[in-house]
Amino acid sequence: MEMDRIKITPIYRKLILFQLIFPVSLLTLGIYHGLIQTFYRAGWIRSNSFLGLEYYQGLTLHGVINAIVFTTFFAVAFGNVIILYYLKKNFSALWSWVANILMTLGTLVTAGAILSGTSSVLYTFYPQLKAHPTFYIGAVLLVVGSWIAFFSWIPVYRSWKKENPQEKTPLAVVGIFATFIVWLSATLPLAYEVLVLLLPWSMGFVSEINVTLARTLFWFFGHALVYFWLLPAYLMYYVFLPRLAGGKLFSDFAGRLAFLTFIVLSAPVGLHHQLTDPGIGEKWKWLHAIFTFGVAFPSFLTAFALAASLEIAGKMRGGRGIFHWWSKLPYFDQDRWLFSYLFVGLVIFIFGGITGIVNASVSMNSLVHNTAWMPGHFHMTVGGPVFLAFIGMSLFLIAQLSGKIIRYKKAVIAVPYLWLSGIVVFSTSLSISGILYNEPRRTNMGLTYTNPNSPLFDSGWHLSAAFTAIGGILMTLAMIFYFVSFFSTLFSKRELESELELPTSEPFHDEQIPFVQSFKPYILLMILALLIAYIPPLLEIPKNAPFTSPPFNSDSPISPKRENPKP
Ligand code: HAS
Repeated sequence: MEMDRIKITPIYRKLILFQLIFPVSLLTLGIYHGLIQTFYRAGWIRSNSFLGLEYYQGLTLHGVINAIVFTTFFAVAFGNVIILYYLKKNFSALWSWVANILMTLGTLVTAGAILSGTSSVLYTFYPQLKAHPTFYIGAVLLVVGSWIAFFSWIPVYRSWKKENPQEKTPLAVVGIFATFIVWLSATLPLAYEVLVLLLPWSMGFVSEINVTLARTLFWFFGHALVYFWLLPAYLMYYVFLPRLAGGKLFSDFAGRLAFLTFIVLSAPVGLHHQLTDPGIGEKWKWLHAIFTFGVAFPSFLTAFALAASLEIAGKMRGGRGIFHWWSKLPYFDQDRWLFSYLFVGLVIFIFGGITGIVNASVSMNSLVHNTAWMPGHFHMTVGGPVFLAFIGMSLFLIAQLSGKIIRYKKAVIAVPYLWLSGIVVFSTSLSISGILYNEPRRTNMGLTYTNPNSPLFDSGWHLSAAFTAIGGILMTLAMIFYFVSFFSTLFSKRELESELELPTSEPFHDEQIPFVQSFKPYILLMILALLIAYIPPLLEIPKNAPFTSPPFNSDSPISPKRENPKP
């Protein structure tokens, strides 16, 4: 199949370039604070702050920039690219710029709140931790902007469907719509949490907040959020990876089924983050745990479909037998450098998936919840396949859209392998120490457990935390290579036509199966699953957990109401 090469009109080109360059520039800050976190953990920094930023302030910046801002901007930019490339139709330029301005403004407002030191509430912003109102307002603007971008694609898709009633929707378009349907369903409860509970509390209109309710609404959003991160990476795996590997996608049906299943099952699983929370009935926790095993299904399907696609590629490139074909894949091919980003992400995700299944298993969850195991898990998911796919595609797109030749190709290819080596050391040490020694997450251990001068010093944690920092250094080194190449490419002279050509795979099996050709039944099933999974526990909370709480105060961590009266 010939690949299309298309020109993108300047108004969209500038928009997409901005949406890629702005978050990658912020990522320099996010990555730096990741490294500093590992230094606190290892006890190499033994204070409350470093270079003017306090521990929780840095952790908030790290989580918000890397996990919320970078991912949301990338998903919108990538969605714009997918619609223009596969539907060959323009969406409203005006509305997409409005969306972009809102998202940028929201990011700057939230970043300002964090940098001012008033909003060190981490990316989950659980109450009792209270942020400055501008933190929440910025987050709302970012989300509303992303909604507007999504809404601008819908009429374009409808008109494409009208003009092409017999054609299957391109798989990439199914993938990006699945991503944003999940996002919309996830961000509605978030909007309720922020606008109805957090903002009035933060602005002083009410003095107390129901913590259980706020946490439940957050996780209603929070786990669907992780699939909002994952699905653009899956899109690249299904649509680009087989082609980059030199082969074909094993099954077009598998890709469609995976994306549509994620629409149904991404959100009714949030209580698996609250298995240890009081005030929520056991049966609802079990229901969410069962749904969680359901949402692992499309990933198992993906593992099978992609392994088969890689085998097809290996064999088309002259490989034989059961294992020999592995040696034929283009692991270090400079012309197909993007392959290495996607492939390494897959390898990491095997372990991200296994640790996720452990988390979801109710009894095992009590061993790993809130331990260092958890950052071990999510750096092998969002910090593995998602991150590598997003940074790889960002570089791929800025080079094509700005007509530049990618600089330092050898460094570019080294990035995913160096990142892999860092993740192996980082996540293994966190996981082992979390599960065997209960090393905690989100803790400034440099003040306590890894500080030999503290009575709380623990030598077991000291060693594993040092390994975590070594992993952090390797990951940072990978990102230095990446930033050097990214910005050198960006600031180099333009040498090519700015055109877009996406490496689109042909299907090996192009099944014509009607029940994966429409979004509607899956959206209805999603609504049904959400009603069953969330209405009863939300109705129970006011009965089971009617308590409200004032904001956390570090000078007096005990609620004023509950302090013992002075004698
Ligand atoms: Fe998770 C906590 C369960 C997937 C992210 N997760 C988190 C948190 C984050 C996160 C950020 O049930 C922490 C939140 C916080 O701050 O508290 N997670 C799961 C399960 C899955 C899962 C069952 N998580 C993800 C993904 C994420 C992500 C994806 C980001 C993108 N997670 C949990 C639970 C918790 C949790 C609990 C809460 C725990 C607690 O107590 O706090 C599943 O979706 C995973 C399914 C994946 C697979 C793997 C398929 C493998 C593939 C690769 C194939 C490789 C090939 C290459 C073909 C079944 C597709 C072959 C090559 C060779 C060389 C062999």
